[in-house]
Amino acid sequence: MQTTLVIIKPSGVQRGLAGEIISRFEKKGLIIAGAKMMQLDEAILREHYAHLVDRPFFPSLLRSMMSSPVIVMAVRGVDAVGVVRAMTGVTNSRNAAPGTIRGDFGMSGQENIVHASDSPENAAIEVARFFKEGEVFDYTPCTITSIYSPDELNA
Ligand code: FUP
Repeated sequence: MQTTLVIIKPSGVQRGLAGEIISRFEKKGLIIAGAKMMQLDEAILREHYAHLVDRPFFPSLLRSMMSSPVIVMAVRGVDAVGVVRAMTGVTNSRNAAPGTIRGDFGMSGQENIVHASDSPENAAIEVARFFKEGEVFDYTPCTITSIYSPDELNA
């Protein structure tokens, strides 16, 4: 199984969408392996968005991401990185497909409700960036055999 990082951004927290977003992942059959509220600071955001620090919108992105607490989640499942990215939708919410989180709830490229890791390598780095040792739990929901076939679980 993969574990991926999801951040419910200030735009999602402020608009009262946290419950809806968590519920979508739960209903899909993904496991919430870790969850907590955090106030992000510039240091962690410079690391997290290192690929964007030289872009003109970076100061605005920083302000947006620090404008309220966020909720970070470690979300687990078979192929969880790709599944969660597909549920999230493309970066600009106006272009995101209906049925995705950004497509259903957003109108902005920057205020786009959620972050989701874009590769298994980045997911491992990002979960370790936002969660301390012991904050991500390894448990098996009692519904697991209704979510996956034995083959899928053992792959
Ligand atoms: P994503 O993987 O979809 O979160 O997209 P990126 O890593 O490319 O961008 C990270 C965040 O930067 C986006 F969620 C919002 C912000 N951004 C802007 O504000 N303007 C842009 O033109 C592109 C990204």
